[in-house]
Amino acid sequence: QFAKAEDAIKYRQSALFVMAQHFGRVGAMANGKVPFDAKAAEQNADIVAQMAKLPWAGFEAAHEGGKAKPEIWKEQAKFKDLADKMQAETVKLAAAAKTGDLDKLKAAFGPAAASCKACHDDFRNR
Ligand code: ASC
Repeated sequence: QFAKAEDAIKYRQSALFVMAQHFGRVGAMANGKVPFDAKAAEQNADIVAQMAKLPWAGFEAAHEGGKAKPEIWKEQAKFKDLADKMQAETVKLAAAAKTGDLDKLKAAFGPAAASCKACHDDFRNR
């Protein structure tokens, strides 16, 4: 899919960056840092769930670089499992946001954030 390693790296970093921006907007509401706006939460969480599908194409070939640890390409089953888990959690977050219930959003946000962190802990350099 990518002609050059640098394109794959830029692609996955860009997808994750955009996802993080929108995840942060949902998190600010879930954590009470900004007032809850149900429509904004739903829109941002939908973008998160959509963006969550994208980074993986940038990891398909063993294009090392950025903060990616080489273990990604040595422990592919584990990496895929964490990637799948994160995507599932973002779908749950979007569903929670759709209810318009802040308590449900709060309940879904923690596990979603934990699913980001789980992969970073094992596969991202600091
Ligand atoms: C974010 C972001 C992450 C995750 C992670 C959750 O907003 O950019 O990488 O949440 O910090 O623990």
